[in-house]
Amino acid sequence: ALPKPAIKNISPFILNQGSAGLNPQSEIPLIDLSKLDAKHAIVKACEDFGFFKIVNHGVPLDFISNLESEAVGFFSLPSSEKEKAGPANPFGYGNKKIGPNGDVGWVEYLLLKTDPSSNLNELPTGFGNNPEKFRSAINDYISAVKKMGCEILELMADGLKIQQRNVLSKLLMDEQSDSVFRLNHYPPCPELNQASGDGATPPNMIGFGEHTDPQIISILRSNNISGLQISTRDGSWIPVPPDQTSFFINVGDSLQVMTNGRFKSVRHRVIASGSKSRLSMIYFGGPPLSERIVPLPALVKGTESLYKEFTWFEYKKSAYSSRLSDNRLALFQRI
Ligand code: GA4
Repeated sequence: ALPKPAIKNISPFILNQGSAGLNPQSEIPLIDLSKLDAKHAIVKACEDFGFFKIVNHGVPLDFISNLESEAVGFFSLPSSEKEKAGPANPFGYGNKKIGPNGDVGWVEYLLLKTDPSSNLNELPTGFGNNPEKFRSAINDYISAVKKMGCEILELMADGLKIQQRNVLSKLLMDEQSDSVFRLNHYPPCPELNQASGDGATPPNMIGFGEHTDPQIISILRSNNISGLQISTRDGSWIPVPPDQTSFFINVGDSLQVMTNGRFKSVRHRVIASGSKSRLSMIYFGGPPLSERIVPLPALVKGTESLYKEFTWFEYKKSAYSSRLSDNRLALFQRI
C-alpha cells in the first residue's frame, strides 16, 4: 500500500508539535516489503521524508528479542562493569558523552564495529559469564538486518530505474564495508516527572540531539517506548510512534549525495522520557573507507553533481570534527 498523504497541522494551537492531536502514524510512510509496488513507495518516502517504516521485513523476531534481552542485561550491570567497555573512542561503552566534540545526551550506549571478529574486544570482560552469547546475539541480528538493508537498497536502485540493481547494496556487502552498530539505552529521567508536575510548559530533555546520519542507510529498531522524532521538509518535528516489531529506515548523507540530492538525509532526534527506559538498536550501513561518494551516473545525466567529490574516509574524518547538529554536507556542497 502507498503511504497515506501527510496531514498538515490545521490548528494554530498545535503548531510546531507536529501531529499532536492527529494520528502521527499517518504521516510516517509505511512500506510493506512483501508488496510488489514497494520500490515506488520507497523512492517516494526517500524523496519526501528520507525516512520510512518497514513491515514484513523478514528479520526473525527471536533475533530481535534475544539481542534485546542481552542488551537489557548489559545496561543493567553496575556502571563499574559497563565502564570496562569504555570510554567510547569512538567504539565501546559511552555514557552521556556523544562523539569527541562536547555533545551530550541523556543516553548510554555501546558503539561497535560490525566486523564479527572484532566485537568481543569491545565487550566487557565480565559480561555475565557469557560474553560469547552477547556477541552471537549481535552477530545474528546484524547479519539479518544487513540482508534486509541490502534488499531495500536494491529496491531503491530498481525504483530509481538504475540498471545495476546492486550499485548501492554492494557497498554494504563489501568485505571492507565501514558499517557500525549501536545499542542505545535512554534511562528514565526523573527530573522530567517533577518538572511536569507543576503544570508549566512541558519539559524537554534531549536523549540524543538532532542530527543526520553520515552513512548510506541506518536501520533502527526500538522497544515500545516513544521518543524518536523526525524533522520534515518544513522544519517541524513529528513524533515517530514506536513499534517494536517493525524497522525504521533513515536515508544517510552519503545516499543523499549518491542520488544527487533526490533523496534527503533525515534530521532526527530522541527526547528522553520521564518514566520509561527506551532501548534502540541501530545498524549504520556505510561504504568502504576508500569509496568515492559521488552521484550515480544515471542520476546526473544532463545536470551536474551538486557536491564536491570526496571519499567516505574524508567524510567520516570531517564528521568526527563536527558537532552533532552540524549540517555536515554543507562543506561539500557546490555553490
Ligand atoms: C551519528 C550517527 C551514528 O550514531 C554515529 C555517530 C558518531 C558517534 O557517536 O561516534 C558521531 C555522529 C554519528 C555524527 C557526528 C560525530 C560522529 C558523533 C559526532 C559528534 C556512530 C556516526 O557515524 O555519526
